[in-house]
Amino acid sequence: MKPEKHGKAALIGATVIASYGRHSLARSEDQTLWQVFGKGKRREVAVGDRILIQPSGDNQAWVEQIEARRNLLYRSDAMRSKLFASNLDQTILVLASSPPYSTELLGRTLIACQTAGVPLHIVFNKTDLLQGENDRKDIEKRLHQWTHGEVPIHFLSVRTQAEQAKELLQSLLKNKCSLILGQSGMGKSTLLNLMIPHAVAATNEVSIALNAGKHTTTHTQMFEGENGIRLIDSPGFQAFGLNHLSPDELKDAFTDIAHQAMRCRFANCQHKQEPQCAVKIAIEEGELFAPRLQLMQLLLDEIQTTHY
Ligand SMILES: Nc1nc2c(ncn2[C@@H]2O[C@H](COP(=O)(O)OP(=O)(O)OP(=O)(O)O)[C@@H](O)[C@H]2O)c(=O)[nH]1
Ligand SMILES: [Mg+2]
Ligand SMILES: [Zn+2]
Repeated sequence: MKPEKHGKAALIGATVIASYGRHSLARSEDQTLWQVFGKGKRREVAVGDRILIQPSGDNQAWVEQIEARRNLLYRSDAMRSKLFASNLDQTILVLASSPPYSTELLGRTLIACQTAGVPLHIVFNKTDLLQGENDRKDIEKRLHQWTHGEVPIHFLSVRTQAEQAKELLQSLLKNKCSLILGQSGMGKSTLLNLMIPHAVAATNEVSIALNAGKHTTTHTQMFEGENGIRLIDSPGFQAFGLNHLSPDELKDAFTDIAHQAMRCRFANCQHKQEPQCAVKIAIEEGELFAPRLQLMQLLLDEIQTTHY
């Protein structure tokens, strides 16, 4: 549908479906793809943003307005936080036992999703590599130290039990927009291809629309499948950006530590060398998981070096 002309062309509603660094691509309701450019303060858009665009040429348009976002995640790009994905129903973190998953990514994902108000699910892939029930119990126990049982864990094998995996994923993903995350080798692409078989073709379509060629490194893209499944894939994803958080917001997100810290002798206790530190005592007594404190201190250092 071409915009009507009333002196100035009418604005068109669209959704941002891909972002390659400075280039973004949006799809309007009539399925037209637009290469979109921000102006001034509205420069940056996130995949998932609902926007109003002003056509400026062949399939090119200015971003005139970004609708209020339901939620927003940032990614970290060499010391800077960049907009990443918005209006998500959930994040799916894909883990596996081989290659070993990164607990740091798990910890960061928990904090990023919690502070952004995005529900998190763990999909533990490659169960065919596990030895049995005991392995699974072990994994659950180790994940529990980070999630405190607040994150559902779904075990499956996308490659060797594809039908079962598909059924489970259908019910998890239907009518939702889900961000798929996980480090290299966990099986994200295998999962994406299982749920949205035309994903490769869609990637090519987007590359052509952006004249992006094959030399694009960071990009994030939304794929639409059957049953209202929308998946956001981001090959090359490195880390979440958390620099928009204040130290207090970050501390509050570690609810287990915050809970113990109320009993520290000093109100501003850093849980390092201070006497009568309730957090250190809780760790010694096995009530608190030491890597949680290490991660919190690492993240606090990171945001403080960028804030000051
Ligand atoms: N044994 C086993 N291997 C799997 C399973 N799912 C995926 N794989 C394999 O794991 C390897 C990595 O899978 P990918 O889907 O490419 O992983 P990815 O997460 O997309 O990795 P990057 O694209 O590098 O980020 C491939 O060789 C897959 O065939 C599974 O359920 N079991
Ligand atoms: Mg992949
Ligand atoms: Zn303390």
